[in-house]
Amino acid sequence: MAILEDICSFLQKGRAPKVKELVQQAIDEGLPAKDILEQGLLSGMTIIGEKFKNNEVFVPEVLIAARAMNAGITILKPHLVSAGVESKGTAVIGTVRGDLHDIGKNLVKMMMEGKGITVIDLGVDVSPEQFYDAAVENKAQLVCCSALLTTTMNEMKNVVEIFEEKGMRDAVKIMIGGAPVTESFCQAIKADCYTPDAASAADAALDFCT
Ligand code: B1M
Repeated sequence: MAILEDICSFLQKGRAPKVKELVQQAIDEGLPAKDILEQGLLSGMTIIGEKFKNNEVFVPEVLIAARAMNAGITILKPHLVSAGVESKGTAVIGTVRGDLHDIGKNLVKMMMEGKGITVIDLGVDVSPEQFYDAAVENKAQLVCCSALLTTTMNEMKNVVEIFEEKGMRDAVKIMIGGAPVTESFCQAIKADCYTPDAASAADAALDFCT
């Protein structure tokens, strides 16, 4: 579809207003929100990621592409999720200490909210202590950790450990995800659940919360 290619292309150029306009147009034309997300927004971000890896673009370009992605997601959000009326449980979510990537985490949050789960978003660069304090304060059933860097994914182990140290490990489930994270890593650090994408994270969260 030409419009999805245009979204992909303008996202790479970081043209947030144009991306917003095209996402709205695609919705108005009746294109499925999932296609707009995957074939428009995410495919543009994947190309930027490859170029970043090959030193063809640099941090500023990636940042403005990320802003354009977030702008598009804002328009798409009501069409991706159907708001739950009554809270089905509480989850705390954040990107782990040292890590500033939040696009995937925001998608996971959005999909969980769409399932009717109350999500406390701690943002990025979240320490194990912050995860712990927020979970206790909000009586959360689930703690969700996102990491995009091989250097920061090990922070997830520290999150599991702080709940163990404080005698709260049985009171919460810990879910982990993000591009470098795997099922075997999840088992190695004794987290409860790894999910590869936002939709499966939301499904798993619902199982844990209800
Ligand atoms: Co960064 N970066 N970055 N970056 N960046 C990556 C991750 C990288 C793979 C690029 C590359 O080299 N190809 C690479 C990591 C290499 C590695 O560790 N193996 C990298 C690097 C090296 C860096 C810096 C170190 C670069 C530098 O400064 N030299 C630096 C680190 C800063 C820091 O965090 N301390 C850095 C900085 C940045 C920006 C700030 C410029 C920007 C982030 C902006 C932002 O997030 N607001 C950025 C971006 C945008 C990327 C890429 C291009 C895109 C990431 C993204 O948003 N993808 C990325 C390359 C790539 O992934 N292709 C890259 C789209 C998003 C929807 O996917 O987050 O994977 P993702 O989320 C998915 C799933 O993983 C899953 O669901 C989501 C969708 O379904 N998921 C979960 C995510 N969290 C989950 C949690 C769950 C379950 C599922 O349960 C709790």
